[in-house]
Amino acid sequence: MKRLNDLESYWMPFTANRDFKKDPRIVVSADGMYYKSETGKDILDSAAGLWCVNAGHNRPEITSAISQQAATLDFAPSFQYGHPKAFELASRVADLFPKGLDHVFFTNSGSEAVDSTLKIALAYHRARGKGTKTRLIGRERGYHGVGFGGISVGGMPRNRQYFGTLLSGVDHISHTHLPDKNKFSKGSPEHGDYLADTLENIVALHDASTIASVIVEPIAGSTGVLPPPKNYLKRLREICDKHDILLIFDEVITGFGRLGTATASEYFGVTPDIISCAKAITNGIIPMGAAVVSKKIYDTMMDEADMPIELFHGYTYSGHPIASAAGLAALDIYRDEDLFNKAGKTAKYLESVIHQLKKDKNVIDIRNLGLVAAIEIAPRSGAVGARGYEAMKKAWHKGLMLRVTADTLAFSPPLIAEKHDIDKIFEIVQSILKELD
Ligand code: PXG
Repeated sequence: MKRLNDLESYWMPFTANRDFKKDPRIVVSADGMYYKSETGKDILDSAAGLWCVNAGHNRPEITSAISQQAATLDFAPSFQYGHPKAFELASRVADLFPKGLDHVFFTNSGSEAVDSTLKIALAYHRARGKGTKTRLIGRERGYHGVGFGGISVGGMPRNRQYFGTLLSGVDHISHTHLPDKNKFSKGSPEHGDYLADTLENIVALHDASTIASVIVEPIAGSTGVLPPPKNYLKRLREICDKHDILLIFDEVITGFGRLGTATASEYFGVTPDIISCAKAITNGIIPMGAAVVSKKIYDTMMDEADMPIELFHGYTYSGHPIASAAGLAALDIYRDEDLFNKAGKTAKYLESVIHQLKKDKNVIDIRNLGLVAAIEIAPRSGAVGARGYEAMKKAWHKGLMLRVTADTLAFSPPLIAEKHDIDKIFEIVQSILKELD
């Protein structure tokens, strides 16, 4: 007979299941900057969970908003019915996001947010009589979640290679990683804005009349933290405008303060046509995501609709009352504690601390922008990712939750992090680097 709680039944996502189950890393509670392990050990959270718990853990304002909401209106159908908090949250998000991006379509995750942006882009062109514009362009090394749309426009080989032929009519612009030229850059690297022009090559190949949209992460996160080269996003915006192509920023990581501003769009001064977001919209506490679209897109869809329902798309849990309540409480905290500004200030401190590890063993690059940073360590010969994985396991035993992607150690602490938290994170990281052979 199978033992209950034997760790076997749960097939864990993006996890080395067999190895994990031999030596599990299990957390049982969390508060502020710390998790607690099942053995009672404090684990400092250098990753805001998975880049989402921006206001830190266990915020009573959010938990009480959730319980009150559950006791008042636990669920409301999202199709053809509404409830006040979804409307309120949509206006609050629209207010925070760049001017002109003022309509919010709710989803339950970043992956769904991304797929929604792609579908909206296609439906928009069709509604305006440009139904040949169907190609979806992504970028090499991009991560846009795990739906078929997201992995098709995404550019991380392992997320694609096991899953068949994906969507047709997709192409990719070049990634922006130029390690030889941009090593140890602080903030946006100097070189590489010209890589935006690879979109011109794609236009030349397929013709703009076949292209619906281009999606990029303003800072590529999961691929190992790649801030955009100076002027790159502006150049991409110009090329999209020239060819009537919608520009989508995937701000699932950068949305809600990570760069010291509400969005990366605001930080870089470049406004896309659609933004996907998720994670910190509820402080990661209840799943939620959104596609935030421009007035131009929304108005076109409303004016040109050939059916009473203007967009045949949505989820049972779109704008779920409890997620909406959590979102409103999270946005209140961000505002009341001025957390985005705080993150901008802490980002400068993090930059000064992390770059002190430049000379440490195996370190081949350090990158940072806002409260996102990475240390890339040299891969072991013939075993890409092995050193990174070992670093993650060592970190756990030293009381640090660390995200790694291959041999890149990625940092995205909660925005509430104080200088002493940053110091502690990198003291532990330095001790790990010393131990890694
Ligand atoms: N877009 C971007 C830019 C993301 O970073 C998603 C979409 C998908 O979101 P959901 O909610 O469907 O997972 C993401 C998710 C990591 C890591 O450590 C990053 C993500 C998720 C888990 C781990 O690199 N990003």
